[in-house]
Amino acid sequence: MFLGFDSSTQSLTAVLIDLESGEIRTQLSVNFGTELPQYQSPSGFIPGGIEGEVHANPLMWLEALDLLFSRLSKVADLSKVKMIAGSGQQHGSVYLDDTFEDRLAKLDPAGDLLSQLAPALSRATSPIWMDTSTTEECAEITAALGGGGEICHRSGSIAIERFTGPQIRRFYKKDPAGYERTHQIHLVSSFIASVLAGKSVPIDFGDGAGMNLMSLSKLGWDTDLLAATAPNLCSKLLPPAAATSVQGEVSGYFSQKYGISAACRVALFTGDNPASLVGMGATTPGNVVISLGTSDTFFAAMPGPKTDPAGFGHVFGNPAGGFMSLICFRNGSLAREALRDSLGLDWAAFDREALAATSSAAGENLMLPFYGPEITPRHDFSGPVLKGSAAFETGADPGLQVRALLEGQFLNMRLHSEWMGVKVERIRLTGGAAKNDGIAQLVADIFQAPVERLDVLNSAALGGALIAAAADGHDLPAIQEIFCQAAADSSLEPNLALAGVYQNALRAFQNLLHASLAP
Ligand code: XUL
Repeated sequence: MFLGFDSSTQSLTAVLIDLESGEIRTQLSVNFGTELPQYQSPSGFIPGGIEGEVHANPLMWLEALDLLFSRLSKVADLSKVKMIAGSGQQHGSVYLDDTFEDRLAKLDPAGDLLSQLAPALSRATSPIWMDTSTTEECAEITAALGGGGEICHRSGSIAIERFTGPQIRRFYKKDPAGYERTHQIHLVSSFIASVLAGKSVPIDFGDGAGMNLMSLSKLGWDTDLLAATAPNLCSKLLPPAAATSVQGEVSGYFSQKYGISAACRVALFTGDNPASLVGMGATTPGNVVISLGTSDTFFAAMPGPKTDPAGFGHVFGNPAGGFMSLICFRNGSLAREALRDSLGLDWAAFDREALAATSSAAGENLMLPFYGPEITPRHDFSGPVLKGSAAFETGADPGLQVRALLEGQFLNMRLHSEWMGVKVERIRLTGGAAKNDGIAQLVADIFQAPVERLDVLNSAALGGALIAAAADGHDLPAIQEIFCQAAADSSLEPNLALAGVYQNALRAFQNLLHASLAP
C-alpha cells in the first residue's frame, strides 16, 4: 500500500492505495476552517492581511497532520504502507531556526507535533499563494536580472508576487533579524515531508520551479536569482531533487504513535499542481488537463523546458520527468456566472439549451470573456468586448452571447498555450463545469482533441500516492492506467468539421485581443 497526502489551502487530505487490488482503500480529509477553528482561518488562511498579505499558520498544518494520522490509524492498517509521498499548495513557505533539525530528530511520540516543533519557527506565519504583497520585490529582482524575460527563461516564470523568492525577499527586508535567525526555508510540501522523514528533506523540481529561484536547465538553484533575492539564501535551502527520490524511513514519531511500519519510507513531496498532473494520468506529453473552477487552469506535460515568451504561463518540473506548464485564467466561473446572471438564465438554459440552440453560429461571434482583471493575458479589463452580429452584440439573442463567452474562454486558452509547442492529443477535463456535456463538447471542438472526464476526487493526494509507488520502483504509466480511469461514457470526440471554423476564429480572436490591448 502507498500513502499520498495533499496539504492544500483549505484541508489536509490522505489517499491510501492498494496496488495489489488496484483500489483506493481510504480517502480522508481534515478541514482547517471547521475542524481547527482555534486558528481563526475559516478558509485556511488568516483573514484581514495588510498590503495584500495572505498568510497561514504552519502550526495548523502540523496539528492537522496529527489529527489525520490518528484518524487513519483507526480505519486503515498502516503497517502495510511501504512508501509515503504527497504534495502541498504551491509557493507557500515555512521559516525554521537552527533547532529544527534537532527537534525533528528527537520527536517524542508521547507529545504532539505542535508543541514540539512550534518553538523552531523563525517566522510565525507562512505567506501562501494568494499573497500579492511583493510587487516591489518582484520589480527589484527583475531589475537585478536585467528584465522579466531573463527570469522567465531561467526559472520558468517572470517574477510573480506569490512565488517564494519575492516572498523571501520581503521577509528579509521587513524583518532582517528574523531572516538572519532562519536556518532552513521550506515550502509547504518539503516542510510536511521533512516532518514525516524526521529530518529536513529537499524541495522537489516540481514545486521548486514555483519559487523564481531554480534554474530549469540545471535543475539547481540559480546563483544570480539567489543573490538578487536575499543574502546567504543558498545556505538556507537544500539542493532540489526529483520527487521520486527516497529520503529514508519514516520518523519513529509516526511509527510508534500511529502503527505505521518502521520500514515505511518517505519520498519527496511536490506541488499540488504537479501532483494533480500525476493523479489525473496526464504526465506524458500530448495530455492536457483543463480544470474549470473559480479560476480556470490549463496544465500539460512538456518534454523540454520551453518557456512562455509572453511571460503569462509557468513551467514546473513534472514528477514523472521533464516539465509541465501551468497557465491560470482568472476569469473562469466568475465570468460564466456574471454573464448567466446578467442574462437572467439558470444553469440548464445557460449550458445546454443556449449552446444547442446556437450550434449553427459556431465561431461566428467573438467575445473577449473578461469581466474583470485577467492574468492571461495580464490586463485590467473592465468588461467583455463583443464583436459580431447585431443580435449578438445587442443581446437580442442571449444564446449567442453564451456561446461566444464559452468559445472565447477556450480560444483564449488555446491561444495562450500555443507557446508550449505540444500537440494536444487528449484533454482531461475536471472541475464543476466539466460535468456539462455542452461545455465539454465545445472544448473538444475548439482544441480538436478528445475530451475525457475523470472520477478522481482528490487528484493531488492520489498523485502523491502514485509518486510513492513510483519511488518504490513501480511503473508509473502502468499504475496510472489502473487508478486514473476516465468515467464511464464520459468521453467525447471532436467534431472534425469544425476544425477550420475554430482555426479562423482563433486568429480573429487574437486580432481582436491585440486591438483591445493596443494603447
Ligand atoms: C499555482 C498556484 C495555486 C496553488 C493552489 O501557481 O498558485 O494553484 O498551488 O494550491
